[in-house]
Amino acid sequence: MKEMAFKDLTRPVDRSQWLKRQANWIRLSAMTMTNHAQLGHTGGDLSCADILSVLYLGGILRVDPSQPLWPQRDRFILSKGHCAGAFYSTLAAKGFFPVEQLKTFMDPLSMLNGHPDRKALPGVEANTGPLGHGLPIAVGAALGARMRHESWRVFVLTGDGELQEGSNWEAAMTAQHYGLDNLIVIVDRNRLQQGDFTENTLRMEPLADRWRAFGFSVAEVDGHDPEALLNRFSALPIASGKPTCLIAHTIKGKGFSFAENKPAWHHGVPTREQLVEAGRELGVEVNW
Ligand SMILES: Cc1ncc(C[n+]2csc(CCOP(=O)(O)OP(=O)(O)O)c2C)c(N)n1
Ligand SMILES: [Mg+2]
Repeated sequence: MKEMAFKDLTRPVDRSQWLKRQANWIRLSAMTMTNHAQLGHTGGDLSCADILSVLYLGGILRVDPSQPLWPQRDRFILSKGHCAGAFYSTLAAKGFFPVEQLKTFMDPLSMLNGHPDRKALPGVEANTGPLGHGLPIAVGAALGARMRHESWRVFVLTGDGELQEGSNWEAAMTAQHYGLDNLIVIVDRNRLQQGDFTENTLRMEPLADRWRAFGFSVAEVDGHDPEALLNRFSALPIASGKPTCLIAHTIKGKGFSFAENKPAWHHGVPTREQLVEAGRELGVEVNW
């Protein structure tokens, strides 16, 4: 852990507050990266920050930054690969690479491409960006673990708009067929996709029932409540012999009032002034 990144952590805080603060640091870090590159996906970075914080920094994922390819590690796949800014910030906070590298986001020859590249960056398990591919890869990995009698698990984080890609549902059928209870799908249910709300574009509801119909055990959780997320992630699988789907209810742009629930902030690039304002709202500083 690069504690130096979290300037105000000298004060004692409880576990939930600490994870929330880490998530807010991930948020401001991702926004700073987007400002640097003048490109990025602010809204989706902000909606998934608490989920990433709890998975990585809350100790849910069994991963070891000093051995990124440790065979027994849990696999995490960011299927919504456009939210690389939040993902990279999380990996750096966990210690997979120096926090200072975040300032190279999208520079020529940087390891930090606009979308994750498993050959470029330690901690990345799959190349993502084209939506609808993370779950099929995750199902293959989970099946591989099962066939080798390995105990590691596969977590995959998808967008909600992303679920309009049919490939997800082919993969879901396969997960059911093989009873992959080592597979955990987390849906970032922020109700927005590119340009509009999901329900105006292509209706997603009844989303939980759809996953159930495809053979998953489903739970819904407040995707901004670290304690609720920790409790859910600590009790997996929900049912033995069935894959799990956790629908995490989130707000796109969460934490920066300018951006919350605003379709334009899918791609929005914060100005320097907005970064200062966001830091004030989030109560953190980025000092890399
Ligand atoms: C196959 C494919 N089509 C289109 C895009 C362009 N695109 C990038 S993000 C995005 C919207 C994704 O919405 P959602 O899955 O809800 O993600 P989030 O709200 O978390 O940003 C789109 C259409 C893409 N990356 N891949
Ligand atoms: Mg969305």
